[in-house]
Amino acid sequence: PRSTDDFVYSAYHDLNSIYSFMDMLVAENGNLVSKIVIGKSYEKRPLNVLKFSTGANRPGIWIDTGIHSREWVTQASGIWFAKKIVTDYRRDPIFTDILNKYDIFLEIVTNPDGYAYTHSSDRMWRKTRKPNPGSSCVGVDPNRNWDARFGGPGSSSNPCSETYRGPSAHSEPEVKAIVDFVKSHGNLKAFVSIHSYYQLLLYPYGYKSTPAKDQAELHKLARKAVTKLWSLYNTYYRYGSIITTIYQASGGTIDWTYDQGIKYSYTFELRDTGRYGFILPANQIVPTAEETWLALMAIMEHTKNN
Ligand code: ING
Ligand code: ZN
Repeated sequence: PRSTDDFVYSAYHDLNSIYSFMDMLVAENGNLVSKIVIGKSYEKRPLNVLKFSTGANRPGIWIDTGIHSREWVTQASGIWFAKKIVTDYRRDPIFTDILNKYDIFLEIVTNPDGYAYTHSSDRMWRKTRKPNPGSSCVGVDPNRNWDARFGGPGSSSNPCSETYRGPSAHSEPEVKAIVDFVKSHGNLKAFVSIHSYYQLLLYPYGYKSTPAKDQAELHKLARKAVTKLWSLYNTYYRYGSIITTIYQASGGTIDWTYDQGIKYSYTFELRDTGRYGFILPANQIVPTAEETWLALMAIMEHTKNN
């Protein structure tokens, strides 16, 4: 494609195509979008974050997709969100008001080494690609690597496990880059980490069953967000805390961000519920992104109003 108008949003793309998409979007919308490199992956790929901003010193909203590389509908949705943001700014009054008050940070390929590997070698690869000394198994689960009861129940010490937590909290450069970004930014108000699949909207905690301090508000907002999502194509989402809705998991992203003080910390599990799972047909990318955007809008609007 020569521009982001020609880009095919209804197909899956490899890493190079996604990286060129980002550069095209920045080139076309220089006043609104910039690319920040927050670090490098283990295999030295840039960790690119798109920053959407209409003014200085704004609080921030973070969205990441693709921290688990095989969850392809998430990176594909992230691309669609990026285009939606530049399209709706100055056209949709509610979104315009959000972007006039908040910066949005979007990391589309949060695990680029894993994503490249899902194209070259193993479509079902989930983890990072860092070797584990003393083991022939590769990679760490980047959603068990955060300093949120790191090493606790619902994470594995076995390097061959899909939920291997790694040798220490933030051992993975892909995780550490976000940790450093969150701390140095210091004013993120919402943090949304997007996975697939299972059609869930989750909030903390995963590492303990004690309700989050803001549980009542997080629950009510989750209900509102999934109701909006449902209104488009009747896609049904369950919602609740991680531990009560799916399973106990320690070292997860949004438990760490919530404990850092980012109240609106959510994780989505996008389509579907298991018919296709990670191998979601490409003709579901755009509908998935569209309906998810309605839920993201509900979360961003509530963040702005609170
Ligand atoms: N599911 C998540 C996983 O890492 C999850 C569920 C979400 C756990 C948030 C902890 C925190 O197991 C997928 N599909 O990756
Ligand atoms: Zn995942």
